[in-house]
Amino acid sequence: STTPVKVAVTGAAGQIGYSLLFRIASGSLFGPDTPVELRLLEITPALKALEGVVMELDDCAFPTLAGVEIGDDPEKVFDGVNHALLVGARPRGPGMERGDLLEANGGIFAPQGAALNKVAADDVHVTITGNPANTNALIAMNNAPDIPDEQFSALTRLDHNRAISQLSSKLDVPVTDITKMTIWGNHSATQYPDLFHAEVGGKNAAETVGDQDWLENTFIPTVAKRGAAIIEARGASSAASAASATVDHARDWALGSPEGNWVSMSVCSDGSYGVPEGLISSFPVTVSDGKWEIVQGLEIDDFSRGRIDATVAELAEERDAVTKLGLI
Ligand code: NAX
Repeated sequence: STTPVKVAVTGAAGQIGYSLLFRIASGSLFGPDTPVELRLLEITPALKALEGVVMELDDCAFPTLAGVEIGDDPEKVFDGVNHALLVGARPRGPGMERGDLLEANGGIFAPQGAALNKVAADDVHVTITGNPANTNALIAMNNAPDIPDEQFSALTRLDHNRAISQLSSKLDVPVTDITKMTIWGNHSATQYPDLFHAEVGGKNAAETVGDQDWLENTFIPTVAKRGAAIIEARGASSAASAASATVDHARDWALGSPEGNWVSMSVCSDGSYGVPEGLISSFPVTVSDGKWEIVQGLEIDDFSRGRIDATVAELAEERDAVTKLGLI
């Protein structure tokens, strides 16, 4: 039989974990023929709750689930992992300044990066979902000097999927008609969902919409503030959709992006599109053989330039802040 793929998930007893683990275990990530072994990391007080989740995983009798290990020590849990989905993070508490938030998360992502560096498989693909995702990824990457930078990424796939969904309902077309969506920059309110390079049934999306006012004043803010709208409606943050996007992201990174299309991933910039080298910023990427490549040669008009520059400036500020804190 095939050797199981080892997948680590952190924050496994949390909301996103409660959806994500079952998707991975049931074969949504690597398909029905690839067994997976789950490695679940939690903080010590959450281990009991996590044991309950593992009881439920057992009770599903998933044919693709080859084993589950849990623990609170990243060096044990990450041992030999091929994929690491870093979901657990410190949320912003009352009265917490942005600097405090970055520092608290640095205390999580610096040691996790170092542990991956020490014990993960050479081919490990690291995906950061926990917020602030891009800067947490930057911290993990910079604390893992022996893992190539290309093996780190942050999740902007949820924003990408939200953008597809909003455009699909505006034009009353199936989501499968929409290709080449791009989220640029940071997974935050400054992100730039780009319709100028997206296509609907092979035609330019911005031209098909033909309504710059909707694009600027409805589409972009609706996508960027969707997380807040869900909290307002549900009384809790998006979890199942975030888990689904994490699966989409990790699957496409492992198995490749669809022919004739691209996906949005936050990856280490090589300077493309004027994004400073070394920032973890969202780009349009294609993937094959487990390696992403930034789509080149897209023309960026003044409107898009301004939006990209603004969200990238925020990433640069976050990088300066964590540099000052000695986290990278
Ligand atoms: P929960 O608070 O339900 O779960 C987080 C879990 O992480 C908790 O069980 C906690 O014990 C655990 N944890 C904390 N520190 C840890 C550590 N050092 N090691 C291991 N586990 C640790 O949050 P949930 O709703 O699951 O969200 C998780 C993260 O995803 C949050 O940071 C959230 O902001 C972020 N999100 C990111 C999204 C994205 O698109 N990138 C969208 C959804 C979500 O908002």
